[in-house]
Amino acid sequence: MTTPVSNLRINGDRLWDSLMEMAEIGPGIAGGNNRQTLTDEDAVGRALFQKWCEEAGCTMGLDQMGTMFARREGTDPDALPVYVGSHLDTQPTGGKYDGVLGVLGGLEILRTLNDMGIKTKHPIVATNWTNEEGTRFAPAMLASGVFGGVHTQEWAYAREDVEGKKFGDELARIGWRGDEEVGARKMHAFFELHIEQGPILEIEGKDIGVVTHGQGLSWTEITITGKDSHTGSTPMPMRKNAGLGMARILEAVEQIALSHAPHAVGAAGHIDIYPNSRNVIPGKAVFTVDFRSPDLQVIKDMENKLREVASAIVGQMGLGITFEKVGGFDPVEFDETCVTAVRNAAERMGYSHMNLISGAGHDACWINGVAPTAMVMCPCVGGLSHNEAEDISKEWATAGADVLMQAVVETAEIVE
Ligand code: HGY
Ligand code: MN
Ligand code: MN
Repeated sequence: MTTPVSNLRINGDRLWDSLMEMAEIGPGIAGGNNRQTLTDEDAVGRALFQKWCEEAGCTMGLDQMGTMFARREGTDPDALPVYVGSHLDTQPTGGKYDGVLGVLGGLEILRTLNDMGIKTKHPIVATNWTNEEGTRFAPAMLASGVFGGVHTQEWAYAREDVEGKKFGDELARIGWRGDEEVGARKMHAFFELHIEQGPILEIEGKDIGVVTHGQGLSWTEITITGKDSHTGSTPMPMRKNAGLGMARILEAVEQIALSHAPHAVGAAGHIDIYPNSRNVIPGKAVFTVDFRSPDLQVIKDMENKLREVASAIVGQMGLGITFEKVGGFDPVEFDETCVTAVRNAAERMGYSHMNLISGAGHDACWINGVAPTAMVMCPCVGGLSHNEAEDISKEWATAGADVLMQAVVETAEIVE
């Protein structure tokens, strides 16, 4: 396998300009982005990505989950392609780089290879996975999960947002439902560049995270039922306060995660209270508990403890409770050959690097089940993400994309 020359570098200014242009689509209210999946803003971002890919001479494939595959031909059309990508959808108060850096970093590789007239044996495919965030339609990494055989397409199409709109209907509405069977594509390898979304690389002063593992995730949606009643005239002992029950359970979530310190984490980011009126005791609370750990047994222990403690809390308060597992995946170990290609690339190019376990979930976590997969991470300021103030430097973006390109091109095999 020919090792790419270390002076093969991307055009950092062009990558940065593309990031800033994409960031203008679906702007947030505080400098970040609100380009949620299958919204009109998502459709505009997709069209811009398609325009750029076609300008780079790629042919665009589209599967039945709306995932986009921009293919740059190799010298051997029968060779399995090397895929590289991430996601363009954002959180409602998302940053400009989460996911987007990985999609546009993949495009930048194709642009650079075109500039330098470099050919590879294997085709290279820049990819935009639909609905990685799972914020509008749970769970996260939905399209890559269907591609990886974890979810059925029928189940995915039936997922509903808070307004009761279905995933399949919204995908058709924005005009981005393709004909390709999901998962029919076979990959030689998959690489994903992503911001760390945590503080470790910045604190350690490293340019590159060589991601060896991804921690596992568990999402349990809990519904507590009490009784709506007047906040003024209902005597305290008679109240069936679902909001209070939720509050006591959320405190228990914190303690359950801390009991597995230092690696386990837990919180609830999605919380709905009904009827959410100032002078009504809430009769219903719906919230999703997000537990994560690199250790699968710890995740299972936290899930079991949650059900035990939450059931005891609502039992004492005379409230009802239901639990629904709405998302989850086991901890993953990425492919050693691909991880080594990332590490050697960082070394070859003189970028400081360290091994890292990904705290966030990524499409690579599901694709790792069907193809050799690895991730490249770059730092982000203060480790902040899923916040409109998410920030990275152009240098960090460039280093990440440089390493990504070296690993991708080495795996796709340069043809002299
Ligand atoms: O939830 C996650 O870890 C990812 O950011 N969707
Ligand atoms: Mn992401
Ligand atoms: Mn995210």
